[in-house]
Amino acid sequence: MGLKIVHTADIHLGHSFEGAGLLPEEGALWRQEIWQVLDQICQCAKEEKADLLLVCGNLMDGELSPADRERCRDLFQEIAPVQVVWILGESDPKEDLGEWPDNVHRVPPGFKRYDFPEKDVVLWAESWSDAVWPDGFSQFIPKASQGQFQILMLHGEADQEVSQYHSIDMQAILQMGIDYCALGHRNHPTCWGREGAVWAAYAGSPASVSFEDPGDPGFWIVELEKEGTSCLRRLQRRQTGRRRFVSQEIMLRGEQEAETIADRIAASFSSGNRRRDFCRAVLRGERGGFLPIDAETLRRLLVPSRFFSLTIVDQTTPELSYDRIREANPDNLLGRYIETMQERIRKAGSERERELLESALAAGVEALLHSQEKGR
Ligand SMILES: [Mn+2]
Repeated sequence: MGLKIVHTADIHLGHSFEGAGLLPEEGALWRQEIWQVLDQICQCAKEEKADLLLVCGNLMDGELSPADRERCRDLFQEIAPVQVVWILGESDPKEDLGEWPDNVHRVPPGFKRYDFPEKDVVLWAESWSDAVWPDGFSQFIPKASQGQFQILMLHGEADQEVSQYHSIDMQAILQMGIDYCALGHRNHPTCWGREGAVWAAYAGSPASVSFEDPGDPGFWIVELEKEGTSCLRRLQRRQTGRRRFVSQEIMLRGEQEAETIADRIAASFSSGNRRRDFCRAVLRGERGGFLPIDAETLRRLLVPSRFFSLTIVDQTTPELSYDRIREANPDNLLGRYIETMQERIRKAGSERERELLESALAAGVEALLHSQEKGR
């Protein structure tokens, strides 16, 4: 007999997006759309006639409103008889204010065993109580039992000796003899074991919430099949292809006009990204002017005409141009130094003399630019 699992994690219902680089209204929109992502996962579990829907932590970001808790409960209730088990990650509320139907199992902080005898499943699950746990799952070794599926659910950082996010020793898990370890915490999916024999996996987030860690939005459909002591495990990736967080670096080479820079930005993203995704343009290299780029003016040139959403980060430095620096410094030593040296270079009597003067100009400007007073 087989076992079918839909494995997800890190959905972050109610995430605030403050400081994520999105406008407040963009954050509000994505917060609403993430509910549709959860709906998609639930519908998949129903259509696939999955036995279990495992949510491996960070289902929520802090306490939800009563209306949102109800919405979550309804989504899970509708897919019965699929059994939903969710463990708590660092961002889930530790207090349970929800009323959950029979097919939903919210694992309270700590380590807990669930039995689903009609499905031959023993499920071990651990919920966060604190970032550091004095005794966790590693205290426990399930007894090898033929014919029963041994499943483990954890939220934390695998194979990192020092982590503030609950270190998980994968070697210890391998020796426990569990059939599948469903992990949450990393935004990017990761698997342990070769194809057909994957014994542990991070689900990855089905809905990214950050430019820093966009991941690969989706979830797993896991099929286990047992024959005696051996267990076949197949993983299939389902993408949740709504919006993504896409960041591009754009190297400027002295561009100055806002329209020109806007065109460079637009050309750096595919039309699909521009139409649908949260885009971030990180401008690097050299800009034409000394003044910083006006990101808001630039953004208005591109949103909403060419982008659905765009965040601009200016990390450019002014293009080093002797003429521009001289013009910007007419009354100090820096400007007068450039003027004098340019005059002498023009009048240089030999190639050798000109080279010497040019390197003196470069060294002098470099020193003066980095001095506080610019030789005033
Ligand atoms: Mn986490």
